[in-house]
Amino acid sequence: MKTEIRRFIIQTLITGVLSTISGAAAASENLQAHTPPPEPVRPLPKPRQLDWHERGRYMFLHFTVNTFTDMEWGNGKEDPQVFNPTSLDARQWVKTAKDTGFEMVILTCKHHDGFCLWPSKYTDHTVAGSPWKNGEGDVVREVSDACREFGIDFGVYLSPWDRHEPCYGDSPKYNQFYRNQLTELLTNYGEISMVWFDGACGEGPNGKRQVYDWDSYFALVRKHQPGAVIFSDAGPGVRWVGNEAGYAGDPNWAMYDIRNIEIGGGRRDQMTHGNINGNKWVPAECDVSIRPGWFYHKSEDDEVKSLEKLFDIYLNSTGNNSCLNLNVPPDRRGLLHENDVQRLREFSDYLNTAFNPNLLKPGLTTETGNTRGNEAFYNGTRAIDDDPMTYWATDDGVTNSWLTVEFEDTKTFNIAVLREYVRLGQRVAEFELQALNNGQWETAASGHTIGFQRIIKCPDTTTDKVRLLIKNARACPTISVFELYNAPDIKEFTNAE
Ligand code: FUL
Repeated sequence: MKTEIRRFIIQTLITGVLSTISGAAAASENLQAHTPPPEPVRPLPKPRQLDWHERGRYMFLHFTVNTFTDMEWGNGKEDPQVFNPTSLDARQWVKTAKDTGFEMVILTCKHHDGFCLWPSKYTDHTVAGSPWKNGEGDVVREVSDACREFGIDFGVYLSPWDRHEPCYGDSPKYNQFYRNQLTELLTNYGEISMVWFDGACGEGPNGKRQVYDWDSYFALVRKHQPGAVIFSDAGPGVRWVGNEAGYAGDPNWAMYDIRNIEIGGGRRDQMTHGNINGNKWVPAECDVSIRPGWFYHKSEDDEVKSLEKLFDIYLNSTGNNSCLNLNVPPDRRGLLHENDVQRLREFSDYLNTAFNPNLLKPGLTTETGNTRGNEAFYNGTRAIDDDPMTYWATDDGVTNSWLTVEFEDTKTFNIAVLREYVRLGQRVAEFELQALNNGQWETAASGHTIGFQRIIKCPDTTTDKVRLLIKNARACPTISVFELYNAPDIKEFTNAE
């Protein structure tokens, strides 16, 4: 069971719903608070959404008949005989993901062409009609088994748009067909952690546009996989960020106004930035491919994104209150290509090097402009104590304040990691990171939202004292993580490889 869901159940059982919110911080240390924690600012994340935030980055696997026909969108008329990977190894996909820091893989079990990577009993347009393993294979089974073996989560993509299925466009009939296929995936492959719904929609052979019954699809997920987070361009669990480049906006609120929004027809600006007045917690996912296309094309073997580009995407996705869903398409052999694997290793090595060591060690001297109730329980040390369950908070109504940390000697940094204690809601609307230079505070970096996690880059900055300035917030800020790093120059790092 996932951490947040387990924590939620235990806390609810022992102390009741109210202290689920207030007791989290107290549990991690002996400090006692006399002043109550800040009132939650709604909407709040659900435990399965917190688990999703924690993942940070996961891997999309686009694989189907398109891999063999060199297409991005199949037309549904492909002969299943074209699907013939020579040495498919799902363990290589999942092990690569795990080894390079990805916490989940999401497989395109069926893309728009309608070809199923598992032997669905509701159509013959599946792997069962292919020469691969003499029609006895099941790619979904192999990937889900590999996820259990290597200890990462498994998610499914099942395209509602189906260009093969004859009943597509006959809305009630196709909705039942789709629910049948979804049920197969939700009930035969163990725990599913994410269900990724693509909003693409078209006309069926009858010339009619298919009307998807989203509510009934989502109800099936809730019934069979209560821990799974549901993605569509408008949630309800996670929303699309509004582009396929891998970049969330600033601000990027996890809140989203789902009133009057149709799936497949959301407003791009709200997807990219969220909505400070949104009524639901629906954080953005950044999906992007490591290559120009979503599917493997030999002609793109030399167009794998550079390490610089991937790191920039990382800062703007995982580092911007979002998660990165990086697509790495298996090739015609049924393997992740050497060039992609090499880049993933470099990416993971760079992240491990860049985020180590944290210069804001627990025990450094902190000061704040305001501390909630003037109590140690909420003071500045709580942001640098290596425990994301404790936080610096101000008194109610104080939405503009600061936190300083003094180094023991002079340090150079170029990256800051910040987190809010979002179990009480996302609050910060504007912040600045400053360094003391000859008695003057100078700006190193600035931004709008922080949310679950903000990773912000700045020029190399040398100082013996830093200040986090919260300039504006929806309610008193709760800062649970403040870290600084001195990352190596990425170009030199690549050359050193
Ligand atoms: C889009 C699809 O049309 C693309 O082929 C790809 O699967 C992408 C992730 O979503 O809607």
